[in-house]
Amino acid sequence: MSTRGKTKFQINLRRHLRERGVKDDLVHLICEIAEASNYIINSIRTGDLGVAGTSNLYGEEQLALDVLADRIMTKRLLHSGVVGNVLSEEADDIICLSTECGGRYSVAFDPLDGSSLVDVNLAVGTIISIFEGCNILLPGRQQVAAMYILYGPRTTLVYSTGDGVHEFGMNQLMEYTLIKENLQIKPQANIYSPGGLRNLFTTEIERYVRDLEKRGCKLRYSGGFVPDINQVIVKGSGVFMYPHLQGHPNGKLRLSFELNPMAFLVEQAGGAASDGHGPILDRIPQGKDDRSPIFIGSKEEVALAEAYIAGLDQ
Ligand code: AFP
Repeated sequence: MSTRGKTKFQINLRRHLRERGVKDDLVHLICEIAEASNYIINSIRTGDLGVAGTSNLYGEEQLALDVLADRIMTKRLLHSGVVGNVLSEEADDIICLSTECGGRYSVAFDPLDGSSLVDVNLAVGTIISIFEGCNILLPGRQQVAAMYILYGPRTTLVYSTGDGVHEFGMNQLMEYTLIKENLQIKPQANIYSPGGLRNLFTTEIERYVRDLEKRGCKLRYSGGFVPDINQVIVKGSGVFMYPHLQGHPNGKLRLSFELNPMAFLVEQAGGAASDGHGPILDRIPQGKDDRSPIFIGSKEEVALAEAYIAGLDQ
């Protein structure tokens, strides 16, 4: 059901979800997550940029902001009353918030992806992956919703519950109002985002990138997964990659917190997301810290990456 006919500024997030026929408890959960972002925004604007003196599962030093954003989101999910289990990028393990799984959701999230960019005032974001029931380590295709909040010059929220991808902006009342419905990604890219050290690219990836450059694709890479993917979705064209590298066959990005939610959103916007051989959303997570190479965005460019990797480009 479309919201056509209403001025977009009248449509806030809760109303949009309801008018799209989303189940009440999922509307409640998505709105609770959106509400938590208000407190994360405040911590970014005013919080301590120092280190927390702790490290996460990946051995990465946690910033005070990482820990604060994680606490804000986890607490909100607990109090939502509709969440069974949560898996945070900042926590060592899955946290069980309720043994009652029926009618509940499980959430994998990165509370502040790209947090090391805050001290140089670059855009960062919160990434959310939502499943029904108690299981979180499921193939991404089983997600019932995915969303991100991007803390940039403007604060925006993008979500999908499997019925298109929709963008909201935060207004002066700190309320999310509709900017655009049913965002679409064109099959060909005009920008590319090459993550990872270039001197560790394999030959086929090096050749793939040269092909993109030869066709006039411009390099756009911020070091933040959320702003870089948001650029592809909102501009409607582009390809992001964090490939397998020499010595790092699985690349860097995490399947549960980063790749599955973004792959869900990009596929819903008519794009594609691949590990270089097949859809990210069909990968079965081997554990909470599972990583995967990623090629995501304009469908034809993702297919071209797979062709180069398979040696079919000769
Ligand atoms: P941090 O959260 O440690 O800043 O890493 C951000 C990230 O996971 C993702 O947001 C970026 O796309 C990617 O790392 C950038 O990695 P490189 O710094 O290796 O390019």
